[in-house]
Amino acid sequence: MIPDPLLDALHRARHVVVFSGAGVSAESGIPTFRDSLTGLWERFDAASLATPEAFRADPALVWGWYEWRRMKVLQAQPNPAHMAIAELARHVPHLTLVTQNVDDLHERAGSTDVIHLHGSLHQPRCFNCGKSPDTSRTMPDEPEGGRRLEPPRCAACSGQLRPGVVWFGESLPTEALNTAFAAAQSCDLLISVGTSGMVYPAAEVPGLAWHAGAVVVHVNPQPQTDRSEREFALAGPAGEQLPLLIRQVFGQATPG
Ligand code: BJW
Ligand code: ZN
Repeated sequence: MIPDPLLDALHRARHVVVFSGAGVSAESGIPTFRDSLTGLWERFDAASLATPEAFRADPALVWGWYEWRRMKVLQAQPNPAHMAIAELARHVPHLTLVTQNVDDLHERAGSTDVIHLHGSLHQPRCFNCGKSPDTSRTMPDEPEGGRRLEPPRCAACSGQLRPGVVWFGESLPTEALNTAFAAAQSCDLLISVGTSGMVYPAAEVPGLAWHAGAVVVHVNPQPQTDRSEREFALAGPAGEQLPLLIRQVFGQATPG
């Protein structure tokens, strides 16, 4: 049951921000960041692999882990949550999509101008000089198998390539972060979907919107219990809750 004040707020909203996290891709078969890792990587702790120190210590281990994840994304398809967000953009006057995800499933669902706060699995760069390679040559689309994989070398300086993601202790892309913060502070309604809200500074985004007066809704099967005024929780999987919300406010789906 979706509360009427939330339905009214979405109906009236001129600028909606969608802030997404790993949970939005869970129904596409992509493990969330804080799930216990399965299969090949069950012995490893994701948080300790997502650091520059880990890459320096064992580049083949870290590169192999990211290649395994990139392959999973290439084999995955956008799910109803990604599709609902792309559809929502066709119903509201202005929508800003800010994601912490490093996959491209929002884009493949039809969303445009996606703000990626934590970079992308699909845009490696040199760990030494920072140059990005021609990805079509260096990034094979077929799984290579095996746990460890030596990173390819940079054509400019022979340094090792690293995944184009933001690791712990690294700065987020300045323009992306500034745009996300500005959108949060000027929107009427923010939908936070599939995120634990544990990783900063990205986790500040919903709070910024709320403090600026926006209605905030959290979509998560495990909602937090304490709520403020103008704050709602839709408890359930994003692929179920987001299509329901859009259907209740705007009627039947609009074909993309
Ligand atoms: C569903 C669902 C379904 C399931 N439907 N939902 C202030 C205070 C404390 C610490 C810090 C601070 N400021 C900075 C820090 C340090 C650090 C940090 O935040 N640490 C915390 C862990 C404590 N931050 C940084 O280091 C950042 N850099 C920085 O601040 O630079 C300046 C600086 C440097 C040095 C010192 C101080 C400042 C960089 C953060 C980069 C994060 N990068 C990662 C990895 C990216 C690459 C990769 O993918 O490997 O980004 S970490 C990881 O977490 C990934 C995610 O984008 C991010 C957020 O995770 P997310 O999306 O929320 O996923 P989960 O798994 O946590 O949650 C999934 C949710 O989905 C759950 O709630 C489920 O219930 C739900 N769910 N199924 C809907 N079907
Ligand atoms: Zn280089």
